[in-house]
Amino acid sequence: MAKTYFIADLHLSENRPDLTALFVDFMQNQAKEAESLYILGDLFDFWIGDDEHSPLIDLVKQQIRHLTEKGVKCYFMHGNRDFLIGKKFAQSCGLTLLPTYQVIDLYGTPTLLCHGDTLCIDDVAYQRYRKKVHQKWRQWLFLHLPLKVRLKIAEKIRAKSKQDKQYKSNQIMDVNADFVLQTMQQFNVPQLIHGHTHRQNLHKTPPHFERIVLGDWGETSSVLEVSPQGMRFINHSLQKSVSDDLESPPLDHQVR
Ligand code: LP5
Ligand code: MN
Repeated sequence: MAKTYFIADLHLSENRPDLTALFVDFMQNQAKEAESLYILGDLFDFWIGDDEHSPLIDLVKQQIRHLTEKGVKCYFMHGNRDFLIGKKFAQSCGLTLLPTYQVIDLYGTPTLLCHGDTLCIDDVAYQRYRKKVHQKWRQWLFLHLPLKVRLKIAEKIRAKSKQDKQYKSNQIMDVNADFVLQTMQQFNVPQLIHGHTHRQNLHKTPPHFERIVLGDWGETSSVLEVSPQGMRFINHSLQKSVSDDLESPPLDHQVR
C-alpha cells in the first residue's frame, strides 16, 4: 500500500541516545515501507555546518542513505535549529532539500508543508532573530568561523532562547490562526502540515481547511502516516506502539 510519512522535531543529539534509538528503529522498520519520507525540520538539536563530524551525524546520514538507496524518496525542510543543513549533507545521503514552503500533491489533496516557525508571527523577538540569522552574508561569515567558535555562539543563542522562552506564553509561541488561513489561501491549499509547536493535533477550520501539527519526539516518536485510505498518527516507543486515526476526536495536546 502506498504510504507517505511525515516527521519533525526529533532534536537528535549525542545527549539523547534514547531518541537516536527511536529514530534508527523508525528508519529500519516503518520508514522503509514508505514511498516518501518528509522530514519537516529540527531533525537535529542544532546544526553548525556540514563540516561538523560526529558518530551521531554519521549514523543519521547512514540511516537516510540506506533508505534513499532502497528507493524511498527523502525530503528535508529546514527547522529553526538546523537551518544551516546544506547541500553537502543532503548529497551525502540522497536527501532532497525543500524551500521554506512547499506544496505537494498528497494523494489528490494539494498540501502545504512548512516547519511552522514562520507561522508564529506573534513571537516578535523570534521573528526578528530569524530574519537576522537567515541573512546569507551572516550565514556565510558564521560558516567560515572555526567550529569551536561556532559551537560557542550556538550555545549562547540556545541559552538566550531558553531564557526568553520562560517569559513567553504558549499562545505567543503558537501559530497565529489568521496568518495560517491567509497563508493557506495564498498557496491555494485546503491542507497544511507543519511541526515546530510540538502540539500533535488535527485542526479543522470551516468550510474545508485542515491543519495537521506533527509532534516532537520524546518518550515516543510522532509520525504522521498518510495513504490513499486516510491519515493517522503513530506514536511509537521502543516498548509499545499507539496509533490514532485522524478521523477520531482530536488527539491529546502535547504542550511543551
Ligand atoms: O528551538 P526552540 O523550540 O527551543 O525555540 C524556538 C526559538 N529559538 C530558536 C533558537 C534555537 O533553539 C537555537 C538555534 C541554534 C542555532 C545554531 C546556529 C546559529 C547560526 C547563526 C548563523 C548566523 O530558534 C525561540 C522561540 C520558540 O522556538 C517558539 O517558537 O520563541 O526563539 C527565541 O527564543 C528567540 C529569542 O527570543 C531571541 C534570541 C536572540 C539571540 C541573540 C543571541 C545573542 C548571542 C550572540 C553571540 C554572538
Ligand atoms: Mn522548531
